[in-house]
Amino acid sequence: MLNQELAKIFYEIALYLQMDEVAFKPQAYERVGASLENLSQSVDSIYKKEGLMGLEKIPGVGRGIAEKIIEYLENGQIDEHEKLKKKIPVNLEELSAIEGLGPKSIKKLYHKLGVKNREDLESAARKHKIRDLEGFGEKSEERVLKSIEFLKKSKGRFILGFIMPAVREIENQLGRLKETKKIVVAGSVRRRKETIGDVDILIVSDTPRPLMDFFIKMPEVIQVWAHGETKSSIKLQNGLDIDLRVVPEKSYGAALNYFTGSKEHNIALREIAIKKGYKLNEYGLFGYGRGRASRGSTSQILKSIREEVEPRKNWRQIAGTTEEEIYKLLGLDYIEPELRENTGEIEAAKADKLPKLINYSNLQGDLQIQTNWTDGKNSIEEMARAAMEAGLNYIAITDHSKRLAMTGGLDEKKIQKQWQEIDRVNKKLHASGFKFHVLKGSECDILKDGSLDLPDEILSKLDVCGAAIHSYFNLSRKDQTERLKRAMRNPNVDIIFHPTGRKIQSREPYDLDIDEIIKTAKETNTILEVDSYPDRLDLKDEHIRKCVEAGVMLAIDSDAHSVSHLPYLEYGIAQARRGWCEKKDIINTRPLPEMLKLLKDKQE
Ligand code: DGT
Ligand code: CA
Ligand code: CA
Ligand code: ZN
Repeated sequence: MLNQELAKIFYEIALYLQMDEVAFKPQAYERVGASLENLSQSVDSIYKKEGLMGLEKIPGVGRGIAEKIIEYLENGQIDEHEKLKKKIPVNLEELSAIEGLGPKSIKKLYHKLGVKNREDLESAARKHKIRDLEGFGEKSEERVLKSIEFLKKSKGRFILGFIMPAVREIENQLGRLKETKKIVVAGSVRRRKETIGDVDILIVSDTPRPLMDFFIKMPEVIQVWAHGETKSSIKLQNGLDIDLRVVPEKSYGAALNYFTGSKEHNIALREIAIKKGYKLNEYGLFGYGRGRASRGSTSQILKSIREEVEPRKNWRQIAGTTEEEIYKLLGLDYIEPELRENTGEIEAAKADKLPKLINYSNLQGDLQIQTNWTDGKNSIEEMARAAMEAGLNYIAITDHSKRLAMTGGLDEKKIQKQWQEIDRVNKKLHASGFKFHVLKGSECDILKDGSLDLPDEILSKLDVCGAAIHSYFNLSRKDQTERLKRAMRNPNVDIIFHPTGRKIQSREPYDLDIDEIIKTAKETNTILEVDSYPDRLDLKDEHIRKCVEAGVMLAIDSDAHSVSHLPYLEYGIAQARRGWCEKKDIINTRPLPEMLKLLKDKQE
């Protein structure tokens, strides 16, 4: 916690210094902020053990900053930070999260309009006071309002891939207890939604009490919302709410089904149960009267539901130990959790028409990887070895192109030099007996008019030519669609990376006619990417379903900028499953030669 608090302060100092256009120092503070966030040891314990010298070993920390850290440890604040805050007393955390609002705009809004926080900003924008400020305009006023709306909508939800390590940690702690017979995380986590509101954990046990006591006393707990015999609810330090329920073995399937949801899926299942003369709830699937599959009349069932009683007397449990038997007795094929949104899966299950979803172990390669040739952290060889360890057979190195100067994007010369390094790495790996292969690729920038940042003679020599938009997010729908279509029509472009450009909870997608894009992808045999990076996940589930229906092939890539990002592929696969993808719909489930053949099958 301490490291995060300090990181936040250093980021704020950086922003304040940027308001005054101080050179270099802001970047230094940002660097320190980032390295504090990634530190595994608390600065407090480093200081206790090794003093000032210890702090200076943290990347980016020199004498001056080390002294500031000590100041904070001793006084709970940093003098420079306090002084800067006094000069411009605004809520920087709130304001800097607004898309398009940089430090200089924040300063101006404070001086001219007295805007101190998001509420002030919204009211100024609604009163149309912002559009008349120098350097702003009607467009930026609209953008401010849009961004505020967006942030309001996403408040309180967590991005699945970022919070999952914390969820699994809790699952492991509870799973290790001797009272736990079975444990599973249900709810939106099990359905692999992009974001989750809270975590719903289900445990099978005959002795709930010690489990409940352990749960509410875990060191990460900062709030106990409820503490019952079989049901408790807490908040963790990181803000995450967790519900825990303990059920007996015989209700496990029914409880799992109920708490996995979605609510809409549950309601639809319950209606089917009623029509069949059964009753379905979190305790089980019940028939009326004697005999295993006996049924009740609709009025009997409705009466018992109205009374909200636990099944009594004449209702007998006919299923509920497993989810599978519930679906079976309802006349449905088993429905995977990722599909349970009541968007057609129940009808498909009835008609035996559910897709055979791509598996979490089906990927053979990863077609979008950045390295330290641009804004990635690791070398080509490090990425290759990490991918190999993750069980992949090939990766494409796709560093940025020259227009993205801040990433050190590669120009014609530099990319050809990179090819030599890729050849070297391949040779070395093959000499050690590995079958793994590193492909030459690019994340080539799509310019404003839809042309590409590297010449065709370079692009045509790439194994994997990805193209992506990184600028002019605000073009009209027509222009943006035309821009992307033009890029797809380039015969050298194999894949469109992160096709919608959204960032979950921070940036809306650019305005695109997605149906047009899918149509053009089909016509030109261009692959569209499911980007696995947890806050990207373009395409959305509904887009993916459209691609599958149209026969547009997809790639699932990590967009890794470090070896630690490779596990994100799991979330891309989850997204593809939520979009009803089968293995055959994903190009990088194929062995290398077959993948390359499909990739180069471009139509103009
Ligand atoms: P979240 O937490 O907002 O990301 O979404 P969920 O789906 O995890 O929702 P949550 O935590 O409120 O409830 C967990 C599951 O419990 C939900 O997916 C379905 C079930 N459930 C909750 N409330 C109701 C309800 O009123 N009716 C029915 N049929 N099921 C419910
Ligand atoms: Ca939940
Ligand atoms: Ca819940
Ligand atoms: Zn990109």
